[in-house]
Amino acid sequence: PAPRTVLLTGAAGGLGTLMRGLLPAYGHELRLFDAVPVEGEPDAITADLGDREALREAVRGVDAIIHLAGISLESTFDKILKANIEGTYNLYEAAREEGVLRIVFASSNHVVGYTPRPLPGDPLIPVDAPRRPDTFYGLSKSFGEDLAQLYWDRHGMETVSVRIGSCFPEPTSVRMLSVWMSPEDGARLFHAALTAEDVRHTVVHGSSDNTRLWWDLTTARALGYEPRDDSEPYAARLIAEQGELDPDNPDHAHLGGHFCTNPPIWPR
Ligand code: NAI
Ligand code: 15L
Repeated sequence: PAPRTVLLTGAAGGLGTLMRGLLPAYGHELRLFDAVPVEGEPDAITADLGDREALREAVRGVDAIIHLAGISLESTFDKILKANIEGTYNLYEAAREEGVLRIVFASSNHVVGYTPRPLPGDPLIPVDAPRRPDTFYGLSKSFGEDLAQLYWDRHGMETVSVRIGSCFPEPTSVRMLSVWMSPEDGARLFHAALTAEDVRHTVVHGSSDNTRLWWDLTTARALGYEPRDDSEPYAARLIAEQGELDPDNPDHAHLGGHFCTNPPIWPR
């Protein structure tokens, strides 16, 4: 498919920085947006998701949006309401007004964080498992998915909601062995989500094809996503350092891990 101009919100963050490095190789031309300046990128737009005029200008003329900006961990309800709930609404409204028809939304495993994690031999978690947000953060991502559905049904704007597991250069916990998405697979999945046809509103699980996978990747593969990575090479070291997951430890009982018991608070 032809190169596409893509607005990347949250471009200064961890995932935004990884994707800024990887997505241009797929032919995407990126326009960058974040509340804080993006290092080394003088053309990046520095604005808050609360600034509707800035958003309207930022989305004008792009073919698609990858929406990563927002609070990425647990916080107070009021802060989550502003950044993630109102912020995502503001972005969708700007996109509607400017006729942008494709959004890739960074949702999260924490929409379904209280889903019991499968034990060996159990079926994988399906993409239509009931929503069980584990935090106000997860609740805000659940809202984002519903907003995406509304904007498809009412306005014909398409979204791929990617319930990202853990996208970091390397997995850093035993839980992450099951939900890790390598940055390279992340770029493959975002590229597929940008370019697949007729996605309407599709929810996908975002991870690599890990040996210890907990969830089903069928809807992600249906977009043309072909993961190439597996966290398994990191398993022996992480298990030696941290021990195997313990079914009796509440921190290990659910997909959302310690977000269900002791969520990390934003900012880190
Ligand atoms: P991050 O916290 O490193 O980056 C988020 C970025 O959004 C920051 O640069 C921040 O300045 C910006 N931002 C926050 N509030 C804003 C506002 N009101 N207006 C404009 N910009 C604002 O998070 P990370 O890890 O890069 O995640 C990116 C997105 O992906 C987030 O939406 C997060 O919830 C989601 N996600 C990430 C996962 C991961 O493994 N990295 C897992 C699941 C979801
Ligand atoms: C998320 O949603 C967070 O944004 C990210 O920082 C990780 O904590 C990830 O989930 C995870 O569950 O590991």
